[in-house]
Amino acid sequence: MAKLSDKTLVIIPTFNEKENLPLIINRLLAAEPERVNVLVVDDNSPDGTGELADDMAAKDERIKVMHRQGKGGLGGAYIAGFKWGLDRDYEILCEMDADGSHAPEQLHLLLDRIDSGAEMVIGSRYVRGGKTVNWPASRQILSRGGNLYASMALGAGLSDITGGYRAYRREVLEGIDLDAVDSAGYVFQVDLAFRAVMAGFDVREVPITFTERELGESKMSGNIVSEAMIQVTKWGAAHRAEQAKNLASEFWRIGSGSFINMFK
Ligand SMILES: Nc1nc2c(ncn2[C@@H]2O[C@H](COP(=O)(O)OP(=O)(O)O)[C@@H](O)[C@H]2O)c(=O)[nH]1
Ligand SMILES: [Mg+2]
Repeated sequence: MAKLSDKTLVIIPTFNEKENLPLIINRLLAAEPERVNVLVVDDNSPDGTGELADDMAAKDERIKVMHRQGKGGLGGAYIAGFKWGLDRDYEILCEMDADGSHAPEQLHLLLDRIDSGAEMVIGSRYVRGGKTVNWPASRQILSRGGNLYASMALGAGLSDITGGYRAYRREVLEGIDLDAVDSAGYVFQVDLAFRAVMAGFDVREVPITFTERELGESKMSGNIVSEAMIQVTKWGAAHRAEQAKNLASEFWRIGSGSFINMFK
């Protein structure tokens, strides 16, 4: 029987990932030889990652490449990749880092969950069975703290709302106004998950093992962290104000109803 995951696009954003790219693509296509195509979204990496991706694509039609003009951030790269995939006939669109942190051998855990009914799946480090390997304490604290802060501010009910190993049914991305998503950096992940939850989609988490990169350098920066803090605080305040407004109008409705009833 045909499954949704038979038409899956895995989007891999790259900036200076020359050493990692062949490794991750080979692992992915070995783990999922039939149902997956890969789209590399390269931001004109100075180390030649884009040309390397073109060479690989010329030899294997499952590999596609998008070149962007310059380093425009993770969010922009994924939005461009999503639009590319939605314009074609992919049913499921996935996010995966290039550096090996997201094991291609675990992709089936996400895809199986979609095939059994979820609309969006996050590979989670913080549900039972999930873990991180070789991650420095500083990054663990940042990640745990970021998730805790986001969950207090937004109350989205997710353990790993910052996680970047994901699968979306196309309807989820079609149901979100992608042009309105302007988060440049990693907070994009929180942005999209929160929008999906607010829109009422069935968002699930499956445990994954996140392994820190062995090659190349992290692109995480202070700017990325501050953008995340500012945005999450802003969305949280707006969300809470909306909840308070709804609560007030509900009280008003019930209260005025009983008041009227007293005189009936
Ligand atoms: N296209 C593109 N990819 C990016 C950008 N910033 C980060 N990436 C990619 O996003 C993924 C995660 O980045 P990484 O540096 O490993 O972040 P970390 O795991 O949080 O330290 C990697 O595949 C990076 O190459 C960007 O500005 N543009
Ligand atoms: Mg990484």
